[in-house]
Formats: sequence, structure tokens, C-alpha cells
Amino acid sequence: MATQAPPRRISSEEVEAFDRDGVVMLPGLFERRWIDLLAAGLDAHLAAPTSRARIWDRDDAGRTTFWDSMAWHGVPEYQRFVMESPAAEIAGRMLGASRVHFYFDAVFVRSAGTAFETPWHQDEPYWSVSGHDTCTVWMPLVPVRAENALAFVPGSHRGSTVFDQYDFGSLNPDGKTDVDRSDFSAIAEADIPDISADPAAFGVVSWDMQPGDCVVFNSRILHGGSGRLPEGVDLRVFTSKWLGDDVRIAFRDVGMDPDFSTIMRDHGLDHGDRPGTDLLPEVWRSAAPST
Ligand SMILES: O=C(O)CCC(=O)C(=O)O
Repeated sequence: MATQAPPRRISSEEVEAFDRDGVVMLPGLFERRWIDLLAAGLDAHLAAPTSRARIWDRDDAGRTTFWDSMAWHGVPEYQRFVMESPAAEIAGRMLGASRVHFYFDAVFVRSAGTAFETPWHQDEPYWSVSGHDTCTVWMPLVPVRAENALAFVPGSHRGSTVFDQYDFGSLNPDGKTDVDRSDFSAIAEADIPDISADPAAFGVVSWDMQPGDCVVFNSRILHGGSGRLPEGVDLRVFTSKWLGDDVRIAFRDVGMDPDFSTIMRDHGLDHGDRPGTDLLPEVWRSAAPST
């Protein structure tokens, strides 16, 4: 089954913005049926999370921030979205890729009124792959205001500093065992700067968004900074992670979280390989002749 083309043309300005800033907000790229499909999938997923699922935060009033990843193998609605929606083509066009492989899905579900903010971080240092040509398609399934949405430091995807990344394993109020721990201290050159202390100094951006809009961001960009919600407003976000031309499997010495190295090896993938197999399937190929 081929992927559906986006419902409007992606402009060269949008591609340039992604390349320059490492992040771009693309309005109106998913028809309502894709949002309804993901919402139905998320309901089924929340009823039967994977073993990786965690509550990141639970406050005294019982408000939670829920996270899970690589659930698509058990959620047919996610599978359909990955293989048939415009997401793969959107990623491919942003990355200027000749072909795009799917990496994994992750969801972020926040109760109305939660004060929990996503810690600032980059994604690629946690991943079991490496490369510049990687991106996430971040999609709210409900409306979100800019001050409550995920925020970004434009241009930070091109930085070369190796940061001491946040240990997401410390977000574990339920004391779940077999949680991945990220210890970047052995390779870190610097702490992540305190971006929330002065967002304007870092040029931080975020956007008002409706279901059907998406933010596409390079996996090396610094992002985090919000998720804090007003009373009566919740947030349900579906993300899909995509791999372009320069990406290779990378089993790192420190910090893989989630650590997909075992499942990758089980699928015959080894350090240095191109993505492939039904674990990391090729979903989209450019019609343009490869150079
Ligand atoms: O939506 C969020 O709060 C976090 C998203 C995120 O960090 C990611 O998709 O990499």
C-alpha cells in the first residue's frame, strides 16, 4: 500500500526553514481521518501499553504525563498511519531524502492542568541510530497553545557540543524497574544550558496548533521547555520518527533510551548497518532520480 500524498504542496520556504532552523511548523498536512485514526489508536494503546510505558510525572491531584514508545507493532491504527499517511513523504521532503525508513512512534499524554514540563534535550544522542538526516513529526491530536506546546532552540541541530543529556529514567514516580538509565557524563563536554531561564536569549520558538498541523524537527535540535497546561485543557500528542539517507544503526556505549539494540539484533541489524527489515521498514521513496 502506497502512502497518501500530503493534501497541499510543501513549499520550498518550508523545506529551507527546516534545514536552517532544524524545526518547522506545517499547518494543515493531515486530514481529519488521520487524526481520528490516531485518536482511536491512542485509546486502544492506553488500554494496553507496552512494557516500555511509563508515567513521567504524577502530581498530588493525580494529574499525569504518560509516555510510551514503539507501540505500533500492537496498534493497527498506528500501523496504518505509518504505512499509509502522508507522514513518511513529509519527513522525506524535509530531509531531502531519496528514501525514508520508519524508526518508531512515541506518545505523550498529559492530564488537564499538569504543571510538568518536558526537560530540554536532544533526541539523537539517546537513539540506537546515528545520522544528521533524522526527524520527528510531532502531532497534537487536540488544539494546543504555543505557551503549552513543545518548544525548540532554532539552529541548535547544527551545534557540535556533546551535552550531558537528561536522565529520563529519573522520571519514574512509580519506581518501575527495568527502566533505561541515561548516563552521558562519561562523554559530556558541557551541561545543557538553562534555556527556560531566558528563552528569548535562545530564540525559543513554539506554535499555536490545531489537529492536522504538525511540527517536524531534526532529532539533534534542543527541545523541551513546556507541556505545562491550564486547568481544563489536556494534551494528547502522537509522534513518528523517521530516518533518511545518512542514517546507520549505532549501538552506543552510553545513554541509549529507549534502548532498541536487543530488538534490532533480533531482527539481524548490527552496528553500522543501514536501517531495514520489518522493524525499520522503508516506507517512502523519492520519485526524483537519485544523484
Ligand atoms: O511532547 C513532548 O512533551 C516531548 C516530545 C519529545 O521530546 C520528542 O518527541 O522527542
